[in-house]
Amino acid sequence: RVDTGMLRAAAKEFLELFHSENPTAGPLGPRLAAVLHEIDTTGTYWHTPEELEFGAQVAWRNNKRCIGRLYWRSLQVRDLRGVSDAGGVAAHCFEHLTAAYNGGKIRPMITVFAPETPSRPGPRIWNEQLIRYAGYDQPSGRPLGDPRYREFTDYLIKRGWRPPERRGAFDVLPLVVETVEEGPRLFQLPHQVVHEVELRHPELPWFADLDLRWHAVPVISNSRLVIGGISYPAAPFNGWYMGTEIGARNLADTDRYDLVPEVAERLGLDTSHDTSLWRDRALVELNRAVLHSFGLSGVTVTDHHTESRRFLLHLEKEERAGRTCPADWSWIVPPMSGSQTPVFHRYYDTETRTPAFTTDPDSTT
Ligand code: HEM
Ligand code: NRG
Repeated sequence: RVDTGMLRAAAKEFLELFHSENPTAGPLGPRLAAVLHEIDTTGTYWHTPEELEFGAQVAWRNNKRCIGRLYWRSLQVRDLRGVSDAGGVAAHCFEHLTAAYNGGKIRPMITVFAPETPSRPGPRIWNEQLIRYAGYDQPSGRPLGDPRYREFTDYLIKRGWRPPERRGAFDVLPLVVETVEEGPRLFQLPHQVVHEVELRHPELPWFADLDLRWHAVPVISNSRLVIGGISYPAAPFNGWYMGTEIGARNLADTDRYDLVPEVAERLGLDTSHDTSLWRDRALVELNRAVLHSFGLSGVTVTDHHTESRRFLLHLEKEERAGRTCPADWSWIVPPMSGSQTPVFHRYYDTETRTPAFTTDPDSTT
């Protein structure tokens, strides 16, 4: 017999929150009694679609690292709790990519697959995001692609994934979906669901020769969604990109694409002294190229100044609603020009809340 005490307490806490913020959902009492009875007889319980939707939205609202939370109420929830086989999970992930991309006008969205139950663990997606690029070691010592996924790429090759004939810097990795019955299974992403933006600079024609690109939609797929003690291990979600995530981190970090020195060389900057601030100047041009190219392609993106202002607006709205908004300064402050954004100049509440997105210790990267 499993100990259901923790689950009962978590369910009660969540249902109280749900009913206090959703007065039209009816009284708490009968629903709570039904859920506690369900837990006593089955060891688990099933959220109503309304509870699931609200729970996912609040998991976003509670995430201390996310600057984009102003829109938490607009999160679209795809209820696919009936899907637990690897092929079904992969197919619905591909549909998620198309629905979220929405012709460039990106929609914040989450797809929730089968929960963990006492009789059966839920399906799991191993990839950190639905779209990620392979990383390869090369004889020259200079890595090709995204070094962050070198180990994962090696694993996939051992499991039978065949990289393209001519390996490139932006080879999309296959999806790995694990279920108890089938073990881990690989699925190649159909090219129609992978939308990418080719990077150009608004003034520097040579920038196009760098042959850079990035995918349009970030869909985080290795986070667990926990609502009222129920755990959904596969619940991929997306919003849109803030330009700095790509321009100041993915393409710029020395252990990622490490492109700052090359951009600086092409700009003709003096890279022999730190004091010329060549890194800072090159970083700005790289980030201008990201925002310009997404804009030109009609793909939703925001800059860190706008998103910082919106975040503080969100904070005010939360306080007006009688809530505090927990935030982690080290994640909220953008990775460039921090002090030029208003989020830099203050501190935040830092308590952890549920519902929540959590990451298992054994996830990829
Ligand atoms: C983290 C922006 C939507 C959940 C972040 C980060 C940024 C960001 C800049 C920090 C990422 C990093 O430094 O690597 C945005 C924007 C959105 C958006 C502009 C546009 C709508 C969402 C949605 C969800 C979400 C829809 C979930 C439903 C999270 C979570 C993290 C995060 C869980 C932490 C990721 C981690 O721990 O690695 N977001 N976000 N965000 N966001 Fe958002
Ligand atoms: N920095 C990561 C993505 C992390 C989450 N960012 C978002 N989330 N914008 C990267 O791929 O660069 N979101 O749900 O929109």
